[in-house]
Amino acid sequence: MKTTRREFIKISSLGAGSLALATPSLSWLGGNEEPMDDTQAKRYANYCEVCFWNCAGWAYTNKEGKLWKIIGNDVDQHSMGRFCPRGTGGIGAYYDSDRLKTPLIRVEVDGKQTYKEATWDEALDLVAKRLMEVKRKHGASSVALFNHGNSGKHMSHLLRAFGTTNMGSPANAQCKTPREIAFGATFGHELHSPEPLDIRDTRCLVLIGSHLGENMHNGQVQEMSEAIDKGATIITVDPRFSTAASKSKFWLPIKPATDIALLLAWMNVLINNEWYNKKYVEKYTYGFDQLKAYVQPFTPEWAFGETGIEPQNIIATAREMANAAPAVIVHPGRHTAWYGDDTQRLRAVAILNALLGSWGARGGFYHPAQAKVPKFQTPEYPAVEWGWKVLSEGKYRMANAGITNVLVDASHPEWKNEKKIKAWMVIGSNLMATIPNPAYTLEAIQNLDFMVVVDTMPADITGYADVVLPECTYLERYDDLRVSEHRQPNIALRVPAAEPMYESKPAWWMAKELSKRMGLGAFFPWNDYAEVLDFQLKKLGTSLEEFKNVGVMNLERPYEDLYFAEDEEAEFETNTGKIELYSTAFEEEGYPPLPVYTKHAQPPEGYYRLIYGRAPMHTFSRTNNNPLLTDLMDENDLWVNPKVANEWGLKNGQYLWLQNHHGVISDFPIKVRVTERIRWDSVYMVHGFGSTNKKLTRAFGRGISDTQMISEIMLDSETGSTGMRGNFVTFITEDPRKEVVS
Ligand SMILES: Nc1nc2c(c(=O)[nH]1)N[C@H]1C(S)=C(S)[C@@H](COP(=O)(O)OP(=O)(O)OC[C@H]3O[C@@H](n4cnc5c(=O)[nH]c(N)nc54)[C@H](O)[C@@H]3O)O[C@H]1N2
Ligand SMILES: Nc1nc2c(c(=O)[nH]1)N[C@H]1C(S)=C(S)[C@@H](COP(=O)(O)OP(=O)(O)OC[C@H]3O[C@@H](n4cnc5c(=O)[nH]c(N)nc54)[C@H](O)[C@@H]3O)O[C@H]1N2
Ligand code: SF4
Ligand SMILES: [Mo]
Repeated sequence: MKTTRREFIKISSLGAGSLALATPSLSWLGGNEEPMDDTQAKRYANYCEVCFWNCAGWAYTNKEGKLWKIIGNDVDQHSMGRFCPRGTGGIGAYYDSDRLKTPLIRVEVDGKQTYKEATWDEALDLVAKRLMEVKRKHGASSVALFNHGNSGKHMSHLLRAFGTTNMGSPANAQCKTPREIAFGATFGHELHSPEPLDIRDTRCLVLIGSHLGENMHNGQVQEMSEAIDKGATIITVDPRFSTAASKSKFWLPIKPATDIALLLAWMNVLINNEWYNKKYVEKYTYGFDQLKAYVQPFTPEWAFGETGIEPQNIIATAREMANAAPAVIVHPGRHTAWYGDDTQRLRAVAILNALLGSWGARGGFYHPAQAKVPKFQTPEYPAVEWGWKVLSEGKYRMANAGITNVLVDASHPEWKNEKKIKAWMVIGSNLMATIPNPAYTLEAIQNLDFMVVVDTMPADITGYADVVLPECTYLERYDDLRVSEHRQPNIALRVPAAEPMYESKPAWWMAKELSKRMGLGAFFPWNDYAEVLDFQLKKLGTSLEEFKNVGVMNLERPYEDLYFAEDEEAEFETNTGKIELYSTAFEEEGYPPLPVYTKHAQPPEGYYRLIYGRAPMHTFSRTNNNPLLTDLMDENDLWVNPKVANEWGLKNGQYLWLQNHHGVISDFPIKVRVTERIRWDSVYMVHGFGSTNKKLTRAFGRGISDTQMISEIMLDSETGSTGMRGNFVTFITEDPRKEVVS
C-alpha cells in the first residue's frame, strides 16, 4: 500500500456480489409470527453492546432458529430485567443488510481507489505484514489503537503483546476523563461504569447537564423514576428544558459555560449558612479552611451576573440539597468534555458532594464492589520503547490513559516531535463522528503508513481504511465476561445466539489469527474463546455449560460496607488520606488546588452556541442505520428558540444548513424545531447523525453531524480532553450547494 492520499471509498467493491443480497425479511419484527411457546423458543445469555452500560439479557431465537428478540435478565443489576429502546432494537444490528460482509482491501483500478473483497487469509496476512513493517521502520510504539467496547479488549491485548501502549478511546478523552480525574483527586476513587449512585434511595438528585431520560443510562433512569415516586426532589441545571427538567422541582436554565460559577455559589451558601455536613467534613476532609476562604467572593449575587440564575433560586436549591443531605446526589454526569475547564468543574461537583456528606451515604454514592475473576495465563507484555505520556510533551499531567486527540496530533503532518504515530488500528470507534474537527483527523489519516478498521458497519471511518475487517455483532459471538462494579459483585456472560452472518468474525478470532502471523501466538494459548470462559467459570465454581442457563451471577459482598457505618474511620486513597477539598495532587502538578471559574466567550451577534446531547432511541452514530431504531427516529432536528426563529423568519419543519464561526458549512441540511425549551443564545441537536457514507442507506445525509461543526476545541489543561461546546453557528437558509465527498 502506498501512502498516497486515501480517497474516501464507499464500501462497495469490485466483486459487488455481496451487495446484491436482498434485504432479509423483517418478519422477526412480529405480527406475522405464529405465537410461540417456551418449548419452541431458545434463549441465549448475552449482554447488550448497544451502549457501554452492557445490560445483561436473553437473546431468543424462534422455532426456525432465527434471532427473534432480546430482553433483560431479571437478576441483572444493570438492567433490572428491562432493556431500553436501543437495547431492544439491538436485534436490528444483526439483520441490517448494510452490514460489512467480507474483509476489504484498498486497491487502485484504472487510477481510482476502490475496495477489493478479500479472503480472511489475504486480509490478515496484509494487516500483519504492514504492522510488522511499521514496527521495523519506526518501532512498535508508533502503532496506535483507537477502541471502544468489548471487542476492543482483544485487540488491545494483541497490541500490548506487539509492544505498544499508545491506545486511546473517544469514550475517555471526548467523554468522561475530566470526571474520573476530578473524583479520583477528591475521593481517591474514580467512578467507572456504572457510576456508584444510590439514586433509588436519594431524596434530592441534582442534574447538571446530565440529561437522564434522554441519556438512557438504564439503571439510573429506572432508579430516578423510583426515587421520584418516593418523593425525591429533582433539580436540573440545563440551558434546555430536558426530559429530566420536566420532572424537576427546579429547572435552572443556566447560561451555557457558566456552571462553575453556580457550583462555587452553592458552596458559598452551604458554607456561610453552615448548611454543610460539619461532622462529616471535620472527620473525612482536608482543606476546608482554604475552601471557605476561597469561596467568599462567589456570592449568589455574583453568580447571578454570570449564570443568569436568580440569587433566591441558588439559595433555595442549596437549601433543598442541605435538607436532603446526606441522601443527595450532585450527579457527576458522564460526557463531561464541555469547555476545556472540565476537570475544574468536576472538582467543584465532587467538592459539593463532600460538603453534603453524600460520598458513602445511603441515597448518595455507595461503595461499589467487583468480582475477582481469574485471568487466563499469558506471557508478560514486553516493555515499550515509549508510551503515550511522551506525546503529551509535559502537558495534561493528570491524564491516566492515552489521549485520542493527542494520538491524532502525533499522526498529523504538522507534528514536530520525533516520536510519531505511523499506523492506526481502529475498532468499535467511529472517529470521524466522535473526535472533533474531522477535517484535521482526516489530514492525520492521510499521513499514516497504514490504517486497519474493525467494525460491524460501513461507518464513516471505514471509508478511509486500507483494510476493513468485518466483525460479527455481539449477538453472534463470545466475549469476555462482564465484570463490572455494582452494589453486589457480579459477572455476566455473552454467548452467540446465531452463527455470524456473511463472512463476519469475532474480534477475539481476528486477534488470535493476527498473533499467529506476528509471532505472538504465545499470548493466545487457546483455540476458542469458549475455552477461556470455561476456564474462568470453573475457577468460580461453575462452568460455561452451566452458566449459559443463568447468564448473570450476583455474589455476596465480602463486607457489609455499602455505606459508611456511623462514625466509621476511613482512609481515602489521596495524598492526605482524606477527601481532598483542597487537592494536594493538583497543587504538586502545578494545577489549581481549588476549582477556578473561567469566563468563556459567548456567541457573537447572529450566532448561537451549538450544544448537543442524546435521544433515547439512539447511541451516537452506532445505531443511526439500525432498521428498527431508524423507524423510531431517522434524523436529528435543530432546536431553535421562537425569538430567534422570529428574527430569522424560520418555520417549524423547514430545512437549513449551518455555518460555524470558523466558516465550516454543514454537508447536509437539518430540520428546524421551534421550541421554548431552548435558550435563545443556543441551538441544540442530537449527536450521531449526518453520516457521509452512502452505504449506510438509512443514515446517509440524514441530519447534521454535530462533530463536523465542532472545529473550536477547548483543551482541558489537566487531562487534554477536548471541550466541544465552544462552537457558534449561524443559519444558511439557501442550499450552499457544497459538494459532498462520499
Ligand atoms: N460531537 C460529539 N462528539 C462526541 C460526542 C458527542 O456527543 N458529540 N460524544 C462523545 C462520547 S460521550 C463518547 S463515549 C464517544 C464515543 O465515541 P466512539 O467510541 O468512537 O463511538 P461509538 O459510536 O461507540 O463507535 C461506534 C462504532 O463502533 C461500531 N460498532 C458497533 N458495535 C460494534 C462491534 O460489536 N464491534 C465492532 N468492531 N464495532 C462495532 C459502530 O458501527 C461504529 O462505527 O464520542 C464522543 N464524541
Ligand atoms: N440514549 C442514549 N443514551 C446514552 C448515550 C447515547 O448515545 N444514547 N450515550 C451514553 C454516553 S457514552 C454518555 S457519555 C452519556 C452522556 O450523557 P450526559 O452525561 O447526560 O450528557 P451531556 O452530553 O454532557 O449533556 C447533555 C445535556 O447538557 C446540556 N448542556 C449543554 N451545555 C450545557 C452547559 O453549559 N451547562 C449545562 N448545565 N448543561 C448543558 C444539554 O442541553 C443536554 O441536555 O449518555 C449515555 N447515554
Ligand atoms: S442501556 Fe440500553 S443500549 Fe445500553 S446496554 Fe442497556 S439496554 Fe443496551
Ligand atoms: Mo460517553
